[in-house]
Amino acid sequence: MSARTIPTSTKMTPFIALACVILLALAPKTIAALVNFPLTADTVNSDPSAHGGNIVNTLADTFAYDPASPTAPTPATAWSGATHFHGAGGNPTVYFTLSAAMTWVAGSDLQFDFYGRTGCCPDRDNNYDIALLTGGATGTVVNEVLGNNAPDAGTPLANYLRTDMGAGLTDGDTFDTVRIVGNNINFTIAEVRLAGDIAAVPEPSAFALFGLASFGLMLRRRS
Ligand SMILES: [Ca+2]
Ligand SMILES: [Ca+2]
Repeated sequence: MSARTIPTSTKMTPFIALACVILLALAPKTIAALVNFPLTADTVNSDPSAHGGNIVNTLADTFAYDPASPTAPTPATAWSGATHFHGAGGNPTVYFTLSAAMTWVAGSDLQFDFYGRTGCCPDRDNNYDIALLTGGATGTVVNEVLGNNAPDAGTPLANYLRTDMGAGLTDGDTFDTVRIVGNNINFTIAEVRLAGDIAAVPEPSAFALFGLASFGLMLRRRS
């Protein structure tokens, strides 16, 4: 058996290398699918709850949250102090922390799912504001979406709203906290979830670096 040799064109090699580099540079950042970004209720900085509610109740429902189908199944939304947060006056403000700080990369996706109360008073959650902060509850607002309005009726789930939190973010923005401000003294939350897909930061691969080096070497030899 004799090894078959493939003739190599020294004229083509640098262009192949350059093509590899260009293709790698232009390769789209892959976005797979939204996944649940676990949140923790910041009980220290959140406003207290009235009527037996608690901010931890907004993350405690055991429904099988599916970011691709956030209203099937659904959490319990009928008002109960055992399953909700209930404002206690002013502009009820609550904070949730992410498990780790995240840095936004162009092409990423970030959605906030809000499940409001049903059974009574679904308008009490209307016009709430959602902000992303860096540096915790007392940190800096990186992005804020004002005037969110969960429809008071509808199917499959009344008083639910998904908000695109990535729309106002730019490359390099870092955030670790979600803040919600209600604009009703009785602002109520049944449940919340944050789902995202942060695109990978493209890094020069060894292959791309090799291609660049080869291209540079070829240019030197030809000149
Ligand atoms: Ca709940
Ligand atoms: Ca509403």
